[in-house]
Amino acid sequence: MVTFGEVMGMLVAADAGPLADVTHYTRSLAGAEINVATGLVRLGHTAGWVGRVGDDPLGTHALAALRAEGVDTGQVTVDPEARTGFQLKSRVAEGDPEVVYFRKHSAGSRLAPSEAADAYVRDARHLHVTGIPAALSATARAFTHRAMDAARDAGSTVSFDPNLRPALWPDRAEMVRTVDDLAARADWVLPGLSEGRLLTGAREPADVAHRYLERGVRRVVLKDGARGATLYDASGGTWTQPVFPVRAVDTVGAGDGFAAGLISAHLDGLGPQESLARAAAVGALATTSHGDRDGLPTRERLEAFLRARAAA
Ligand code: KDG
Repeated sequence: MVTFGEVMGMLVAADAGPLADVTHYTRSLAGAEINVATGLVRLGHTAGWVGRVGDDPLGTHALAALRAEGVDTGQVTVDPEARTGFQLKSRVAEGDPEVVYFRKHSAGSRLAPSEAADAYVRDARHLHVTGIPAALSATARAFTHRAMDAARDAGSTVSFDPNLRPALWPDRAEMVRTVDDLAARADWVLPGLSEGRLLTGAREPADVAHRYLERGVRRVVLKDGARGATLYDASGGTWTQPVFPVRAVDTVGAGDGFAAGLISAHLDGLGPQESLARAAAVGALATTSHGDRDGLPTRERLEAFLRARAAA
């Protein structure tokens, strides 16, 4: 599996409270796409991430951490002209933390198409794309289009998670237009229900899904937080999956875990119901720790979790 985007340093507050008052932070990494790549590698698949980091301590750390994890970084560029972006994340007992970006003109935003990246994408069985790189710069947006074209030419499957980040877009209309166009070019679209509603203008979940199925998408999976997820297939089939109850301490990264589980299931040849269960399990486990990636399970942990839930 191949994916691409921006990796950021992430400073997670050690104590609860407003970020302006926090004195101690723990260094970690953020980036939806590196979370997905990490999830795949932990489940035993081969995954590569394409992006740029600065020639600075956060970039050096990001590269070392991804390599230590086993993510292929052969197409990562160390950019001497720009810094690695970072973000601060608050600590909350439950629910969504406060996140503040320091990423404008970052090395990651300077991602640009290349023949080498096209060839790398063509070699993969699956390409995972999010709506974030398209928000970062014109060149990162061009990279997104080229990567999707390359995967299509190679006959690989393409998943797309909108990952809407309004703070990164000049205006909401441009965000909706651009991300919706990209989504319609993928084989699978994996929006949160509220994202799907915003992108399509439809209200009912089935209508959101059909807007993409009518445009040639083969599978739409709508994630509805604690209410679970529904998979709509172009053949007309619908499958639902409730969430696995866990003690969630940080919901950031749940969607990335869900995507990793779904892609893993596809690479293993599982059917829709088992795929949804794997996606939901990895998504749930991702919420059980404060870092975006820390809760992503190994295959052994995933299987033990699913066995325990089946026995319960
Ligand atoms: O999905 C988790 C991401 O929100 C986080 O890691 C940061 O990818 C991120 C971004 O670019 O906003």
